[in-house]
Amino acid sequence: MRKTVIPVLLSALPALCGQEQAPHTVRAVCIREIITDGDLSEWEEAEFTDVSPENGVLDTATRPFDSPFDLSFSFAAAYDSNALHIAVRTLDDRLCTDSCLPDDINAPAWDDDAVEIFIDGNCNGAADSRVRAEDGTFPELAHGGEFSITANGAAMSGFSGFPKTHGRLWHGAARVLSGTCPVSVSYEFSIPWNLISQGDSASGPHPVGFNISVQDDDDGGRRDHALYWTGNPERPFSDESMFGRIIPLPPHMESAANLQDKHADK
Ligand SMILES: [Ca+2]
Ligand SMILES: [Ca+2]
Ligand SMILES: [Ca+2]
Ligand SMILES: [Ca+2]
Repeated sequence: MRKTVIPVLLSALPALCGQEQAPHTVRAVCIREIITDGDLSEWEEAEFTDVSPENGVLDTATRPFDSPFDLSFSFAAAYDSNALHIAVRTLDDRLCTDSCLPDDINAPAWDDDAVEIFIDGNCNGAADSRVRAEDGTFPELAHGGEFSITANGAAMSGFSGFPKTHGRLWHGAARVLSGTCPVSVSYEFSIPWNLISQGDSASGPHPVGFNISVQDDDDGGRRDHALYWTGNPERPFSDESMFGRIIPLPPHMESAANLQDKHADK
């Protein structure tokens, strides 16, 4: 697979991201021409991180599990000059999407099988990203926020700086690989850097605070489980101080396999 090297603006890193290594950090590789369709064939060389109830964080409302196939996922990050990309594979026991219509871009994704990603674009580790300002806006969400896709392709970005913009400003897709136990679904997200960086398209790829969850409904109605990569179990979606980090790999830190690819391209 061909790769494109894109300069990473290390000199412009927010202090928190650049100088402190979060306990949970994933490295984003540069991959050109990712198609956001739920097919993860472009992601062969990305580093996937496995998350389970044993090493992740269950929110405080999660019910006891009743199946050995509940609940786990793996995810990876990649980037190009335009966007941050996230790939996810989930493992579950029952597929439920009764609460969201496939074409809805303002769907209650948390009530179905879904993946939610959370971006702290200015990497300031805010204690609560959902504090409302006097003018009614959410200042922290201007730097990213929450973007969700359900297993049937519905979307939600109402808790980001860009509500109801799926398919227009950002993209996500799901693909059901197995609809019967063990259920497996793959997801892709593409979040443009100019959303994360408040419209500054010149800022390019940079480290961000990040969290990710799988929401799990197994019997219709409301969700049963929520498994997060990391975070504050009380508010893993809004306490940015306990988010992990995504660090775009600078060109000189690209993997040996990546360098081999570029050598072979000459
Ligand atoms: Ca794809
Ligand atoms: Ca389940
Ligand atoms: Ca489920
Ligand atoms: Ca549901």
